[in-house]
Amino acid sequence: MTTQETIFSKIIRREIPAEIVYEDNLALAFKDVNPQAPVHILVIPKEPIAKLSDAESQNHALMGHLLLTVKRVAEQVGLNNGYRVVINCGEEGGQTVNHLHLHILGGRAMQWPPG
Ligand code: D5M
Repeated sequence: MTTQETIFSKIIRREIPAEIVYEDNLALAFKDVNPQAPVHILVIPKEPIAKLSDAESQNHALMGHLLLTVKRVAEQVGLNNGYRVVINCGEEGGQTVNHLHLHILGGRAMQWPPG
């Protein structure tokens, strides 16, 4: 299932501004507008998959690519002491934008469990 138009589609098309830190043919990474840590970056697929639970077997390679993009971006921005990766999925998961995104949070020690 693909998503409806979201604000992230507009960022991909450069229709609204974002602080883009990485891009390739499959993925885009940009700074979260409401950062929850000193470093807070979102990695999204260009393909508009609404949420993780909508990903299908045909998205296998893309899912791996997104995780490796997280690793690459974390290295690029100097998160050498670790970081957290979060995917909020659906309403109870706390997802507010219906375009799959991986949060990279870093620059401070993280707490567990998350709220
Ligand atoms: O996270 C959605 C995240 O998306 C949330 O941390 C704010 C961020 N956001 C929303 N609009 C923008 C724009 N325009 N630029 C950058 N970041 C944005 P969720 O997991 O869905 O709760």
